[in-house]
Amino acid sequence: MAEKSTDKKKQVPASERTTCEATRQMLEKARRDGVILDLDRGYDMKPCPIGAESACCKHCYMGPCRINPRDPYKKVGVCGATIDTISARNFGRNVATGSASHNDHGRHILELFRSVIENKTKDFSIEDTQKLERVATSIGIEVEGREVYDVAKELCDELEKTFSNVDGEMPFVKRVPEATLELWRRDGIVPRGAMIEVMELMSRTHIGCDQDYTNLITQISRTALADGWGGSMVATELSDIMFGTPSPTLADVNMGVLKEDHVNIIVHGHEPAMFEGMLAAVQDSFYVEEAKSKGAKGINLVGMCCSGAEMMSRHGVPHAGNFGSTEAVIVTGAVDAMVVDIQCIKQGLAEVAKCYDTHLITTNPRCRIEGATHIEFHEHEPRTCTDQILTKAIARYGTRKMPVEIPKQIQSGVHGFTHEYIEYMLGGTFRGSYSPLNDNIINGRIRGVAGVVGCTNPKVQQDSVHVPLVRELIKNDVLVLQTGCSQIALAKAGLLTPEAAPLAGPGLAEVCETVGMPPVLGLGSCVDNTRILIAASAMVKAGGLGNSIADLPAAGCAPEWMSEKALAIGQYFVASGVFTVFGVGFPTIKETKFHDLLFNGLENQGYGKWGTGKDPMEIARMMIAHIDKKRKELGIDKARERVLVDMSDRRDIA
Ligand code: NFS
Repeated sequence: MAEKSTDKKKQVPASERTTCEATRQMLEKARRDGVILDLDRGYDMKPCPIGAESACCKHCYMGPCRINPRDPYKKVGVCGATIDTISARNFGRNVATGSASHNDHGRHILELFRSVIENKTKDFSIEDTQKLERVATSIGIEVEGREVYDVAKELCDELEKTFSNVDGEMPFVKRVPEATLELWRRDGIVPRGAMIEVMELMSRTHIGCDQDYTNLITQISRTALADGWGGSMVATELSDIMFGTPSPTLADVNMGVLKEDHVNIIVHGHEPAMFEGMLAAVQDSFYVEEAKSKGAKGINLVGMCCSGAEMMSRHGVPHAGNFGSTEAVIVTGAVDAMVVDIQCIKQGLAEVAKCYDTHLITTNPRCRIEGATHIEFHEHEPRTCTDQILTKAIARYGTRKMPVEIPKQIQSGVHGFTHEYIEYMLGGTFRGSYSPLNDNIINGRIRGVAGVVGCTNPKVQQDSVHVPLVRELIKNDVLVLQTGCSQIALAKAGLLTPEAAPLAGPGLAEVCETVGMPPVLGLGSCVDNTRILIAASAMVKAGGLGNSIADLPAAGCAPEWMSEKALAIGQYFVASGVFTVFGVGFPTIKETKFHDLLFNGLENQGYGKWGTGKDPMEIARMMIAHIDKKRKELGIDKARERVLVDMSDRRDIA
């Protein structure tokens, strides 16, 4: 084995690292095998306390400067930068990176869309023409009496501006409720194009440039909005157009989706094209026969993380687990190939894959990993890549050396909700509308709406905040919308089924039972958070719940976040008007002016605000209190005859 075991004396029981039984089983096996996983590395790592508070500046070489705002001699950096400037710059650069990641993804999807329209890519097509028309209409493109490819061409040219505009306003801000957009215009934060926003934020955070945190926040918000209403939204909408808009689909989640007697291929990453290519390739009878000739019963394609969530939503492809399980799943010995593209792919996978004789295959020129095999994926000839992957995976099955141990956990649930489907489901077949949802909020059956999203983080016992938080929210009649790794955590816990309705409070349960929907709606990957933005806009436009997104009885949370993308998402929700709570911790110092701006000041200016907490019950209370505050401001607090469910009621429901 390539890695030595961690110090056994220091090891905590595997069950303290994760609440996911399958992952616990694999962590224990890894320890027995002498292989160190991220879940243990996270425990062993003692993060730098100065870095954790973002009180370190390394943007020039006069330092790095370690700031302690409580110590008069360490109050400012060598250049005189204050803690507020330093925290704002660090936070800004996090947001710039997160926004750049989503925009890079979105721009790539746009390139694929263009090559489909120009007929340079023949393996993909326009799958959903209705969606094409809806998206085009939403940004003012005429569709009546026009050819599909004509509309698509104009949409493509228009959406290109999301990235390349240097002035004006991004196309999708046309979807923003008027009062919210007016606020952005007042403060000069309507995003122009993603490239210029990221460039300007990077330039303004250079040594000796923008040194007023109140001015920096405007560009930080603008860059974040260029993600949510820009690249991420382009990625979601064009993916729906090319690969099909999801609708509720039954799918299995957790490591039990692996099959000992099949060739197992896991795909994980973020861009759907390669995964779509794999899905087509595994159905090729030639490879199925090849697999059979090696003694396998077939080929089993499963997903993980965000592209896994996307493929599960669109096609019901089984899902093996979230970010906290990507190394652990390889320990099963059953993974013949793990195929990755971009983002959230741990370098540690290479070492674990080596230990278990699994092929780790990178496919994207923007993400290669030392020690992995690189087989580049090109959209215009997907089979060149996918066929090589299949050949390797089948050969590995035929010569499996590692003992196979697959955890039994498997949970079926309904995935693939969208803002369109919510409209249809609650509004009826003939005239989809958000009014019934608003009515149920106004009459108090549904207390409010929460988005619970984001990563897992080895600093926190895996899934231990996601699951109880969501359970507490639904118990209190809060409808929960989910994406990404959080959705997978709740799917594993069995809450993405209509049968989970009794776990909800009486009002929400009644709505769920009437409509036949789960109290927790899974919307897909992290870029699909934009489905939540569009749903929020639709709620404002349907009427009765105020004029801007900030008026809605709604809140968001990333309880186990870890990535810069999560910070960009959080900031675009805050700038759009949503109270957003982050678990784990937050990279600011509480007593500073910049922290106060994020956690209070922005709300006073008409935006949402940040919150932070570690305990799921504490986070739930914060979110529910905010929802109740908004209900009061809307004058609909009296309509809700039910009070907050207390501890004894909770026990009754549980
Ligand atoms: Ni989003 Fe975090 Fe990654 Fe997806 Fe999972 S870790 S910010 S949820 S896979 S992007």
